[in-house]
Amino acid sequence: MKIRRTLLGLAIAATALGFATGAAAQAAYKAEYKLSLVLAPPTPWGQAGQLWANLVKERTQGRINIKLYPGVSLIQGDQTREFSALRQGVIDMAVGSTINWSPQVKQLNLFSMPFLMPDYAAVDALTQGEVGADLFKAIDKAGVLPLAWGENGYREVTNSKRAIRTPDDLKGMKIRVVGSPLFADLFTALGANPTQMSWADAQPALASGAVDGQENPLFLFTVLKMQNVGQKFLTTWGYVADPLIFVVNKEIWASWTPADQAIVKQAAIDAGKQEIAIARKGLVEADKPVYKDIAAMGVTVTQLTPDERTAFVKATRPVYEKWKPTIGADLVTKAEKAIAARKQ
Ligand code: X2X
Repeated sequence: MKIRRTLLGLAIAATALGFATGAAAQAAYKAEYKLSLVLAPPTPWGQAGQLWANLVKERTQGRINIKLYPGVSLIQGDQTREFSALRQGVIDMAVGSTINWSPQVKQLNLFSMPFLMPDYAAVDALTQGEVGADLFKAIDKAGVLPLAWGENGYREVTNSKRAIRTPDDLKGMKIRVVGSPLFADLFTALGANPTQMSWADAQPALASGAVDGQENPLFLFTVLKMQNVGQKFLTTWGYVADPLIFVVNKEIWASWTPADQAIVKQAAIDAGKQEIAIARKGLVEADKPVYKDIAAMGVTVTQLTPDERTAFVKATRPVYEKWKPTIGADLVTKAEKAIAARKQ
């Protein structure tokens, strides 16, 4: 009788212990993981975050629950601080642009090198090849775990003043630029008057006419109806394209089981592939339906001839040369070679 009671006691104790360890393991998972983004759905960028969150929730049966924080709201809209906040754990995860993280990870300026990537095959040759792997190593070394590539896209210039066909057309124009000093150098080289500001500040600045123009992928033009804030001229010069990268804070990553880590990574890869297709829709087709949609909004769409484009390449070449050592001359050369060898 006594032995039975002792055994029963042990069983109860063991069960209690089991519950306790179970509860401890559960507590290591947060109720919600904060995912930072600049642009919200329905932009492709926002959809990248949404797709990732949905896939992770489904495949982990809700163990990992990701909430979207667009507008980089976790850091009050200051997008160039996103990478540091990720490293410090203020942000758990992000789908972020190479441009916004380039102040902390200098190699990411590669994608902002003017006229380096003439087409989508060139973008893919970098992100899907050795250069992409090198960049993931650099991000990892800087303290954040990269998992997959997505895409913001080719950044085309718009303005309220006149059609831009030559660098001269940009003379004196006040252009809002993103937070990498490379962009300030670029627009200065073209004779424009660049003003660096966050995307949060850019929208009222465009609306009030405090700036004349901006550069961003075209889906943003359509989503925000930028013609309504005076952006009547678009030049499709394809000078740079910014990829997106799916990342996780390293402590958060370490708190997950290997099985869940694998799920989160695969979900990022799957979401990235889907999102890249979304970002390119209307721009990869020969007749470029997106250009037509924007022209139908009453916007003058200027497509450069090869000669006209060459004038912009020439004018920005000193900026390319200036930034090459900052990014890493070897990395830039590797990128140039990968692009030259791309399959078209
Ligand atoms: O600020 C921009 O222009 C944006 C939204 O494209 C980025 O965050 C890089």
